[in-house]
Amino acid sequence: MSRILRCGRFSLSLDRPLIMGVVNVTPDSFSDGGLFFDPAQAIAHGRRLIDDGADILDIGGESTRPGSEPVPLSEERRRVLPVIEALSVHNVPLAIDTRKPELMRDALSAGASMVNDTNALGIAGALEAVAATDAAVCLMHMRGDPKTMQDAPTYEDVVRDVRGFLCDRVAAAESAGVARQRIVVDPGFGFGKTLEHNLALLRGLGVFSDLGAALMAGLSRKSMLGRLTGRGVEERVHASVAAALVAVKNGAHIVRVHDVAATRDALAVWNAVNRES
Ligand code: HH2
Repeated sequence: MSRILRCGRFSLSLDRPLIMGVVNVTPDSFSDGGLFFDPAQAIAHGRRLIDDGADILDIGGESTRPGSEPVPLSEERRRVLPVIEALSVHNVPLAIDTRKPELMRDALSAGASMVNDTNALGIAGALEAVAATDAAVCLMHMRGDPKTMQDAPTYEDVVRDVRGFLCDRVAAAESAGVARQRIVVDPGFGFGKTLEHNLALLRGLGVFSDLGAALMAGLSRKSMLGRLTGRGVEERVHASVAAALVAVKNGAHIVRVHDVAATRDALAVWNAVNRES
């Protein structure tokens, strides 16, 4: 039976891997900070990612890189809402990448169809903000908060601990009224994890498949790839594409990437080999 992600007015088939293209409307994101801070640049970038083959766009106005400071609601709103309004005319679902319930509501009213929350709807009011709509939601695992998350993170067993957390958050979302077909889970590569933790999660992605939710992986340009290749952030396209393919092979339904065109080409090969005859 075909699996579907229900995402507002969209129904996305999970029979082939989907590409989520990143639009960071921020001055300080780790990989592209400042490039798309101007709304016109962000809108043009979003259109380019759609042309390149993005299935979903993820629009964010707050960097969650290690050590980052929170952005006030009014500023985050000012950054992302004009971009969402402008891009919502295209026939591609938009995700709002935020932890703030108020902004979730505003972004969904402005045309977004998905909430991508690095805090897994953990802030008071977030579950209700999503449950009251037909939007999809991505529940991501993070250890601590961005400011301190890389300060010597420890786990008893990282794969089991992250799976347990996501299982609890899926149950919380479901009991608040969010149907399973609207839920995506994400182990949160780089969010309170060492290189070894990230590699264990990438190897063990299969254990998330029985949560009954779609699975997302965001490895693009992350520092673990810098550690493995010795390359700076703008030189991690090849490693990012390789990581996306490993994630898909190990069960990811959605890959969150900055380099949509390169990922699309790699997945075209993947899809051709894996197409049922
Ligand atoms: N990674 C980042 C931000 N949001 N959301 C999900 N679901 N999964 C991720 O892995 C993920 C995410 C970090 O990447 P980026 O947005 O490019 O950087 P920054 O947080 O510095 O803006």
